[in-house]
Amino acid sequence: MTTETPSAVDYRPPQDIIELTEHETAAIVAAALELFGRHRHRHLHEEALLYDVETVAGRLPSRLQTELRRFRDHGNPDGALVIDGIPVETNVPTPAGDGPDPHWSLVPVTTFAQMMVMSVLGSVIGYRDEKEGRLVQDVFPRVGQERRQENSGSVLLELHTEDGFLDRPPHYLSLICVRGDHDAVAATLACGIRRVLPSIPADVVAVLRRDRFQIAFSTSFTGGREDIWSRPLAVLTGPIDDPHLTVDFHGMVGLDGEAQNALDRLRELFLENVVGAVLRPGQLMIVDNRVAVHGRTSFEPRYDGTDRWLRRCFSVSDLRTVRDQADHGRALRSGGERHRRITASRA
Ligand SMILES: O=C(O)CCC(=O)C(=O)O
Ligand SMILES: [Fe+2]
Repeated sequence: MTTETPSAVDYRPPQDIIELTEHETAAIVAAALELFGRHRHRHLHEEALLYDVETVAGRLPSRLQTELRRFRDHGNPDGALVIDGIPVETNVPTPAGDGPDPHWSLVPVTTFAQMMVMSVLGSVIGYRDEKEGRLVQDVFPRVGQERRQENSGSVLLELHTEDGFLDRPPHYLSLICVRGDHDAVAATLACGIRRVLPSIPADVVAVLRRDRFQIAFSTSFTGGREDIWSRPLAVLTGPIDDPHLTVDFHGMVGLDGEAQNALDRLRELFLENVVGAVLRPGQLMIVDNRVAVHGRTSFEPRYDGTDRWLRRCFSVSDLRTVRDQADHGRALRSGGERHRRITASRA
């Protein structure tokens, strides 16, 4: 695993930013409140609620729907799209750094707005073994977890594709900002493999295409255990000129010296090409998780009720391709049990 982390990351702004008008934002508020009116007592996993979200998502501004579908079908070089002007509740304190995750109904407009956006891209899912399978998860700094390579930490969060250790990682993830950090320095980072592929030497690509890498399960899935590993896997798979990507520059190891060198080279190239945005309230970043890494620069939490607060939501393009993993509702099994005995050692 990479232990050195650069203290600062040079990033450029993302290329694709959609700015919603006040009128468009107001239309999303109305749609979200209508959903809240009908489903305020429901669990987010209930099908009646989820299908209603998909139906009402048809009333998102048509310009936004078109851009989302374009991103869904074609992606972009950054592997990320920012939407500015999604409505969020701004008067709710950030969850306490030593307390429980809040109930979704604390921020219903934020919840339904994000779920509608994700429903245009696919079907919203969660994972049974992470954060109780929640379909929308709260991302805020946690007391005592500052140095963890998790979204509850506040040191630099290394570039990664989400949940690459799972059999069925999400296809898209979104992060919506309810509140930024005090110093406005925490930048959400992203970079698509398309940006770096032309710069990767052919012999390095060949190594990255072999099953010579393993990723440790994130501790958010394992109740703190750090010794559960994925099976050996390749970083690059699929089409030669537009590959899929599975990588984690904290949790992944190369299983031999050549593989580790290839991983280190790839990390340098991503850092040279990365885009980033210090998200402000109402800004939502979507990451194309099959082809792009994301991460976050460091920041200082204060634990005063006004810390940085993002909310995260996943979707997959086709629910039928993951149905074999469904546990209850839209919470997928992680397969961690099968991996308990797989070990890895650093090259
Ligand atoms: O906090 C951020 O901006 C990114 C966190 C992250 O990587 C995640 O929640 O998956
Ligand atoms: Fe992440």
